[in-house]
Amino acid sequence: MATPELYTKGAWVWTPDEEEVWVSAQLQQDYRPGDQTLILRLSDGREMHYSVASPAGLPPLGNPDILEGENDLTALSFLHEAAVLHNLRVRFLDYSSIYTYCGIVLVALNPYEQLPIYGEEVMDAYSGQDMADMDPHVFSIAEEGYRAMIREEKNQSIIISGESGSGKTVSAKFAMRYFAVVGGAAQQTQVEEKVLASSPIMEAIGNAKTTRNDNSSRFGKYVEIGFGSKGDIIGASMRTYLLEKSRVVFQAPYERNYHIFYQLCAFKDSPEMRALKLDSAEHFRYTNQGLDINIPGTDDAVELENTRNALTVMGVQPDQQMELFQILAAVLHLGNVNIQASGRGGDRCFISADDLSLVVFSKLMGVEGSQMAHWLCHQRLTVAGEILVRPMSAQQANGARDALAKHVYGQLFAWTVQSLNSALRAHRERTKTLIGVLDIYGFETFDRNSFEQFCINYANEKLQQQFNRHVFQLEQEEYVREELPWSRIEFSDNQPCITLIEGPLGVLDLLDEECRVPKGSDENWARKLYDRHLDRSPNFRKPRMSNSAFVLLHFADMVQYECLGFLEKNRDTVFEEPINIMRASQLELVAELFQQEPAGGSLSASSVRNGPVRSGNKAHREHKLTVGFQFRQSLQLLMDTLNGTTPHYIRCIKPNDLKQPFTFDPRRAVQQLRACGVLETIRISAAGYSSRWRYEEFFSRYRVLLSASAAQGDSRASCRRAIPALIPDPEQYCFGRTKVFLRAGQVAVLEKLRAGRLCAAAVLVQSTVRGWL
Ligand code: AD9
Ligand code: MG
Repeated sequence: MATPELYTKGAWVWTPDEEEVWVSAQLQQDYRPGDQTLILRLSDGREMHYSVASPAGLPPLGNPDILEGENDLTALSFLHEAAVLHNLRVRFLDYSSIYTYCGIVLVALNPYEQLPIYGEEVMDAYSGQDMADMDPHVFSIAEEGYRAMIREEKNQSIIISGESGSGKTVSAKFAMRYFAVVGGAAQQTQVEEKVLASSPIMEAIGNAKTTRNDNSSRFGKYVEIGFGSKGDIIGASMRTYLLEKSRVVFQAPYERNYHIFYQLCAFKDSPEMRALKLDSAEHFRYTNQGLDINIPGTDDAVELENTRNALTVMGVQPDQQMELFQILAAVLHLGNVNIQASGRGGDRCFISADDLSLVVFSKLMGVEGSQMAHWLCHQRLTVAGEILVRPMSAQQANGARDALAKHVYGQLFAWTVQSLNSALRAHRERTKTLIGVLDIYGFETFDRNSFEQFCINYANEKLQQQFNRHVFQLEQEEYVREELPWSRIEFSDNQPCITLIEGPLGVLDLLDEECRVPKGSDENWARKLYDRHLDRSPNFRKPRMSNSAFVLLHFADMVQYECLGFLEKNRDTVFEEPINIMRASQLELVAELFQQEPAGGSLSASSVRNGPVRSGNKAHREHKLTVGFQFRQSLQLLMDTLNGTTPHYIRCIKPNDLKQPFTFDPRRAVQQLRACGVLETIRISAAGYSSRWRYEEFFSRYRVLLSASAAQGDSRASCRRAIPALIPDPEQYCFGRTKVFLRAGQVAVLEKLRAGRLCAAAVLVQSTVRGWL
């Protein structure tokens, strides 16, 4: 909002900068309407000419000094990107404050350093306090949720987002710990202990080292903690979303497979693990592709102890734990099975009867080795009602073997989630209300983006919409409560992008259709996407140089997706015969894993409930719902759940890519502030009435500006009389029932008037006093 009268000589403004994003500069002369340029002096002494004719117009104004380091961004008088960035930086670097409010959102900067701010004494300090009176902290958000739950008897949720490595999982754990402490008895009881013990287990099997984060969550998680009528924890349950199964068989350079595999390998020499025939992780194809099997500062052997202790807390007995480890070891051996090409032109393949990896795998899984060897190299097909057995090429068989490994792991993951849920289950009658904690993978974009990134970004698009609508709705509700004349707040809804993805004939629909047609291919799918959406859907683009990629304009950024592999990942095909062999395993747990067949593979917790798949002689895929289809459904369910709660938001920011303690890269920070909706929240605030004052507060602050006649009567009447004279444009303010609403920048105008008036008064007093003397 342009307030030209504030652009006077000496005023501070922000100007764009390549490195710093924004740098502050001082105006060297008054601005007069019609001026084309401003002369600015930068803090290093350089002078520059700033063109006012640019589309941006006048540069954003600096905030008054008293607002420096303000703990709520929306309290800034000038709400814009430069102000937000500056304020966060000052708090982070000068005060080591990693948390800042942005209205109802908590912004959290990853310090990459252990801070002494999470102890029980700190929790005690936050317990029972009002959010407005507390310094921003993950505990203040948790306390706010807990109190609102008790006060309103309504379910709450803590929604944590941010890009990979920004601190979501750490925040989620602190929030859960807070609930365990405030909702617990004086001593930790078993329930709280179990709720906390679920984290290390899930991290062992669902987290991995990526180039972005040494402990990256490769699945989404929504944990609901159940409370009884006294606010005490009763139990919990967990839903998980789309585990990245491709990692089980493939890792990019400098990345790792799931932690649990390395934890087990670190125990290879322990007598109790002897039967698993483990070796160093360097010797398994499924754990050595990332080249570096170690994480600096992490001891996998110690981590296995942690995992085992947590399993014990959850009631998983040592012999059951060994069964789990046995299946995990089997997966590693499966990856080392050597499939050899044979036949003319290599159209067949075989596995040697004395392939040691196959022997160990079969033994560990309790299945017949020769059967397994046969069905890893052959495929059963039904053609015109007849059953045919067709040999596979070595390449196909390798694919089938990897698919089987992914499937076994996916089943094991789902089984674990289900077991944890039974251990955490609360008596339904005793559970009064819930608080859900959502820790989902953040928006991501790599050099090459595939189906996984597509799903992750789609999930973030849905969450962003939920957030926008909630913030928007709160704002509107306040206006209604205050009986303001209906005032429309413009905000950019991302519905078009969501429709493009999940709507009729959208990206997912066309993908599913292509998966159904015979001879469907990634290329055909790309063509169909172009035919349908190019020049029609504003969020869809085709890259100039490629016929097998598409670009989506997400709310956060533009992302190019490579079509290659989408069909296969969406189908998640596993051939039925190897599964049938597993189902007949002599080992109870293996047989159990495969009794309950997921309809689509990766959707773990929710998919386990889908019941067994009809058995038949065809490839497994024909009975299954696609991964995309199920993901869409599970996200819809998540949105329905979240919409039934009062949400509280934590936005995590990764301040640098080097994992350096207290280091702030403004370019990276601003990119995430744009992407995570913080700036959008600011925009919504700024588009409506960004400041609101109770009449009494306004009156007491600006009394000096009110003429004697205006200052009579109650404060509301006084304000109504006085403000039109102070702010000539009636668009800039509005009178509500209990508050006066002001648009962005108006507080700064009033502050300036007030300072002027006080200064004049002081001069008057001085001269009067001097006169007396
Ligand atoms: V991912 O999307 O799962 O790849 P997250 O979950 O956002 O990611 P995570 O919580 O795992 O990131 O944090 C990454 C690392 O940052 C942690 O392992 C810590 O080393 C570091 N971190 C994050 N938050 C804090 C904190 N509040 N204090 C200290 C932190 N260190
Ligand atoms: Mg995480």
